[in-house]
Amino acid sequence: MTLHDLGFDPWFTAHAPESQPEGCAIARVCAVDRGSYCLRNESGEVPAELSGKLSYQSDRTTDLPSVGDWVTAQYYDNGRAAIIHQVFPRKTYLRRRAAGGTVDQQMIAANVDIAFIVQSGHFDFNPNRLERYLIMAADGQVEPVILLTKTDLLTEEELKHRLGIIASVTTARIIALSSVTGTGLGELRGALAPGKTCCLLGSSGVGKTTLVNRLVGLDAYATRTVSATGEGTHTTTRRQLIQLESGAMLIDTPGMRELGVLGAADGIDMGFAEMTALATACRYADCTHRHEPGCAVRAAIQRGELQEERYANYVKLRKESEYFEMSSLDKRKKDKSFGRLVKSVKKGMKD
Ligand SMILES: Nc1nc2c(ncn2[C@@H]2O[C@H](COP(=O)(O)OP(=O)(O)OP(=O)(O)O)[C@@H](O)[C@H]2O)c(=O)[nH]1
Ligand SMILES: [Mg+2]
Ligand SMILES: [Zn+2]
Repeated sequence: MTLHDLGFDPWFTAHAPESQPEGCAIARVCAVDRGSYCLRNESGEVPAELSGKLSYQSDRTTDLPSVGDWVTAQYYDNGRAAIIHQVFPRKTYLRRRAAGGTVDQQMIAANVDIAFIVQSGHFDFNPNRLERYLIMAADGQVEPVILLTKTDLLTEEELKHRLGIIASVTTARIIALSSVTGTGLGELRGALAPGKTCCLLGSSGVGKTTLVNRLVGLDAYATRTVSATGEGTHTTTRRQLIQLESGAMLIDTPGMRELGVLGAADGIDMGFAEMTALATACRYADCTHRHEPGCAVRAAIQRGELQEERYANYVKLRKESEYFEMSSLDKRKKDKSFGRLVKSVKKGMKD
């Protein structure tokens, strides 16, 4: 196994940290579990910790190593353990707003070539959520591929309908598959090129880990039956990079409950390319397409050339993103005035 087999390429050589501590070697992060890390190098996997300096210097959690990151590490105990000293710049990344109402970003994975956006054709199917994942991928320069899973639970008609909806949202490649019957798995294997890193994204219970097991050829990773309503509890709890026999690498992730795309304005514009193209014809360059005169986007809706629903989702995502980009002071002001509004409305209802 060479670093090249693990995905190292000339881009990383060109962007390597300027001076590397003596006795350090390059390795890739293959798993993160709270404070402990697992590295993969030419000879295998090694547990690792952060150097004191690295954990001190990282002001944001996104500065810390994530699955898929390239790092420089120093080995000890005959190569059986390591200390991570530096993180290489990221060629691409997948990140989201951290859970729990904060505005912090959270890394999902780094240096990913393909984001497999997984939706189950059964209960999970949701074009708006799909758009959010597409924005997340565009924001981190990752190529998206849509996987529509559990097609064995759909009639031919339902499948066709779902595929049509997905195609109206994105021009990304779509692979419809079933881990039960095996349909579509050949096509998926074809997309897993040697040296490429792919990451599975999607809600809990859509069948991400089941797919990994099918590709690996054994039940190496835990899966769990979802309840009839489709409400899943998380089965996969940590992110890890799995080496496939084909030479590709696959990152399995725990399902995401809330998916914030905050602070991803560029990603939103790429995800809604037709909107961006129309917007160049708006009278004002900074048109928000909400109430300005001479707005080409709203005109297109009136002519029936742009779906009202898609436009509404675009506006919603833009608002979310703008909120994120406000300073925390502005945010507090906004929240406060909103809080006052809610209070006065409640009061009015009582009166
Ligand atoms: N009918 C059918 N069921 C499937 C298919 N793929 C997965 N399942 C079932 O869906 C359930 C959830 O699958 P998982 O692979 O654990 O889902 P996951 O996306 O990894 O979920 P988290 O780890 O919680 O994010 C399991 O009971 C699987 O057997 C499929 O193609 N068809
Ligand atoms: Mg899983
Ligand atoms: Zn406009």
